[in-house]
Amino acid sequence: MANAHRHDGARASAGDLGFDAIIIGAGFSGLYQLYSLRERLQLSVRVLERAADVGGTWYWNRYPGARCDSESYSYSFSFSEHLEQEWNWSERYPAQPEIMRYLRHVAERFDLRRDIDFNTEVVSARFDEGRGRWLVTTACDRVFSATYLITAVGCLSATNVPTIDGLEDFRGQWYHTGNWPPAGVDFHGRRVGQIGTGSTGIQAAPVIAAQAAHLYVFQRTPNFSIPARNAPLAPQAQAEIKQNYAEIRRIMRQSTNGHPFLLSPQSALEVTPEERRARYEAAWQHGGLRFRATFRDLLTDRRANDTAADFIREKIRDIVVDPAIAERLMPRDHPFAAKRPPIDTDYFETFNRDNVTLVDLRTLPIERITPSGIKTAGAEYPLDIIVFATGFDAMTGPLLGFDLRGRGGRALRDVWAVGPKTYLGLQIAGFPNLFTITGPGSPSVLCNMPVPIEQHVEWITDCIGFMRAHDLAFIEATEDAMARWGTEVAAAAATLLPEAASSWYLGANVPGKPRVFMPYPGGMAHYRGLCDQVAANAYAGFRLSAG
Ligand code: NA7
Repeated sequence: MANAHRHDGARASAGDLGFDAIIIGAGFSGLYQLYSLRERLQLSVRVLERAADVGGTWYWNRYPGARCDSESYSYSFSFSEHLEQEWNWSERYPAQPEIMRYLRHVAERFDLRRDIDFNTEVVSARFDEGRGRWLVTTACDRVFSATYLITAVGCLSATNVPTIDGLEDFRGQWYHTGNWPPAGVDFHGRRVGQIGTGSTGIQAAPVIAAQAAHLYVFQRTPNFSIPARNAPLAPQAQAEIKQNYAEIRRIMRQSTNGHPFLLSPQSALEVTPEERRARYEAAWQHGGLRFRATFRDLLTDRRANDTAADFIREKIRDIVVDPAIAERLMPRDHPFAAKRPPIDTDYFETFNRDNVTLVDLRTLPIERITPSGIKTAGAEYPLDIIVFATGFDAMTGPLLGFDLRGRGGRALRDVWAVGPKTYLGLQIAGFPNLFTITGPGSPSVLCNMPVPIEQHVEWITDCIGFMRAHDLAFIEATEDAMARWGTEVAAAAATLLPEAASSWYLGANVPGKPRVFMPYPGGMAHYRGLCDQVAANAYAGFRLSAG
């Protein structure tokens, strides 16, 4: 509590703890936002975090096989050269425990823990117009007040457990991958049912299958997946990365998705079939999300996309021994990469194991959960453990998970009843001095996350610095700017992305959620330029006032 009352104490009332800024969440974004406001602007800041440690989504997603799909060295902060040089990533893709070690190291190195309250869940935040301050209440009835409220709640932190009749009567154990028990789960000798084959299910199935007596994979939509080709990062590779970090970061800033590679300038349709095949094969052998960058038009031209989709289906046919199972694993209802493309280690190979059964829910859907397992329209599967790899109420879920109210007591839940509306994904009209890091309407989940996170944190820090330098008390997006931005996000989504009917990008995975394409698909580099222009233009589209 060292910094409490340092600046705004006079404006806090007797009943609350006053700060310049409250940040909700201590994942990548909350940690860097704390560092930036404290070290660059010398603000008093408090971070409120519901978990017992730093980590955000990585704190909770400790399911078997949990690993980041970005290359480890790129899934890191770029703001400190010392940090870059002293940290050693041990593998091509970092596993969940390594990401946790990294974020704990960041917290310690920059002495961040002293300004974080752990085990502190925010239940409401309301803008008090009389005082011009945010009042934030926690589950333990502690009340904080602050000039600025910054949500660093992540995009994938509200778990989605589907409503399936009978779950409450299940006599075995069940878990959601996004809220995994800290002590882990022992699958040895157990019959396990896994529901869901998104990125998470695709990572988890091979690891669970290696332990369990039997694994039943309940698949609703087959998914395209590319081999990750994970491997240890040899000391020489680590040294080369460290020597070339400036150049790597430059490419990441230039790229559409914040990854350390650029989209090919060529169309899939302008090369011969042999050349195209050779390129796909090379990308398949190299592994990882880079496959998506093989040609520039995979997400804009259906015919181009079909060439990639056909190639992957052929690979599935080659890997999976039983042709009937291979057929059921082949996605046909959405273009490649229109849903977030998973990468895997031995996912399709897992279906060649004797102790793995694929249950195709498209033909025979789940009817109910019984006390002893899962009953589909075709059969009953006796189970000891059910694993829900069923994803998240993405992007809006974490912001609507607590009672957030702006001017006139208007609830965000009402403002967003028909879908999220923001200006640049950073602010919402009617919610002064509230900033939403990687909010809906920003590139966020379409990118390697640390890149959009750093960009938002730096933009917000500069904005608050500008306000303080010019004695401005409030900033608020205008309704006009928000409406224009909504149109721009929708226009940028005119790609193959919205064609994946069950995509969580569209909110389609949560029954009743408005179908709106939530992230901004116009590219990270382009978006960064737009935000910079807005700032250079005295924050055009925002109303700034002295109070
Ligand atoms: P996803 O990608 O949303 O995947 C969830 C999976 O669960 C997907 O296969 C769903 O099938 C399936 N699902 C959801 N509800 C049901 C029900 N009721 N019955 C059967 N199957 C269901 O979540 P992930 O956790 O894998 O990945 C989320 C992101 O985290 C990932 O993209 C990375 O960015 C990190 P569906 O496709 O809806 O038919």
